[in-house]
Amino acid sequence: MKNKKERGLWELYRDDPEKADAEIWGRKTDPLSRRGFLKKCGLTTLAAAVGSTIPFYRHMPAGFIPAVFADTTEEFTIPGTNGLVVLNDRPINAETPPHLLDDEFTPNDRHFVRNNGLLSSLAESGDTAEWKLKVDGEVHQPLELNFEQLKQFTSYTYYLQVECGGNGRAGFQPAAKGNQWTFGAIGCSAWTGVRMKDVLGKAGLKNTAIYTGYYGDDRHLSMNPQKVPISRGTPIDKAMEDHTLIAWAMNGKPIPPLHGFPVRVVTPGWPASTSIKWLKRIFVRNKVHDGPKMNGYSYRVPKHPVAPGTHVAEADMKIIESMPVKSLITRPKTGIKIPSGKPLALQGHAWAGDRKVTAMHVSNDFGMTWVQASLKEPANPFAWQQWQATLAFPSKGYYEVWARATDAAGVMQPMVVPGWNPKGYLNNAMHRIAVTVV
Ligand SMILES: Nc1nc2c(c(=O)[nH]1)N[C@H]1C(S)=C(S)[C@@H](COP(=O)(O)O)O[C@H]1N2
Ligand SMILES: [Mo]
Repeated sequence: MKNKKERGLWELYRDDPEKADAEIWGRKTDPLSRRGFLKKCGLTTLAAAVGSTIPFYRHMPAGFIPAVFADTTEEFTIPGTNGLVVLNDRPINAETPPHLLDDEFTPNDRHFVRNNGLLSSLAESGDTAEWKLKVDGEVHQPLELNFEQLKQFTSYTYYLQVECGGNGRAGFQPAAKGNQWTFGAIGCSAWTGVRMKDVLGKAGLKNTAIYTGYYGDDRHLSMNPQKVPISRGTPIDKAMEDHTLIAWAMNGKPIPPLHGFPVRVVTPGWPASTSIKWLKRIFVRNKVHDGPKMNGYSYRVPKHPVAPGTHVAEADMKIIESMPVKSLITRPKTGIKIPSGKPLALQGHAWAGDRKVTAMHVSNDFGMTWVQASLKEPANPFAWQQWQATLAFPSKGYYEVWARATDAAGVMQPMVVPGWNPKGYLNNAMHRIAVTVV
């Protein structure tokens, strides 16, 4: 077991993907069956199960699963990551438990990992000599830039939120297929690079340019060199935004192989699938880009709200743009026990895609009353914001702390899982933690 861990998942998968699957996931607890077990747990047995009385139990919504059960298991370590929970998919998908996202900005080894394919040898080599970026399509002057030439453009460093569109997918019922992300497919690191708009400006956009199509150097799981695992892009306006970067450094260091070495796009505030890693080509399109994972149900939600489980026609799906308002409680860790009579200090982050977060509230009585948290200004646009609050607990027993962010348009996080959709995107329900006063 120990040796396998140290060998690294991607090496295992590179050698023999099927064997790696069997070895790694054969013994793994199925997160869905774990959920099934919890569903059977009725409200009357909850107090016994949480090991405490529940002072505000009357406010608990029916069918509710206390956050104390929602912990995850940690089985594997991916080299270069620190405490991430590996999800049941291949190749590498791992999320960060909320309490390990407590740093003001996310260290490289605490940033979630979402790969659709296999790493390229370039990514693993640590060498930029072979790397090139092609810019073509609806441009006056197609470009081919090497690493040094790319770095000639003015560089900028911003703290940018990168969140997977499927973060929170595990909350949907009926369940959506795909990685069962809970809360941790989000990070906000310092990214250094050049502005996408400066590079596109150098190539000279034709007035037919309406969308970008980004291509990375990763390989398709089938190992078929003709197949591309993912190629997404954004409308030109988002690409031309000052904070959309072609980045080559993460927290002041070369981007780690898992996160896109040597160069990736960062499209902050939008589904991170538009932040293509191992970037090698920017194909400027005269129509909405049609690369793999742009069409069908990928990164799309119904144009109109639908009842859970509804079959939605492809024509009724639309591409996700800005991510919704959301927040995390990063301290304390869920499950904490505190002595009675002591107030509890809480902190975390809040973000809202293209918008700013303007208010943050916390509750320990299942949302009956709310306490306003202090909230910091973002370090720059598209950076998550830090919040802090203190809550008092009236008696011994089991409590939950819920956290709710409000964005500049007045939109708040919902308490329950919002807007069911076929692929389980955009779950921005409030994060909650279990607190027992003893
Ligand atoms: N080339 C390439 N870029 C990619 C992906 C990928 O599989 N290949 N995954 C995307 C998705 S779905 C997400 S959520 C983010 C994850 O970035 P991270 O692994 O650095 O957290 O990368 C995006 N960029
Ligand atoms: Mo993603």
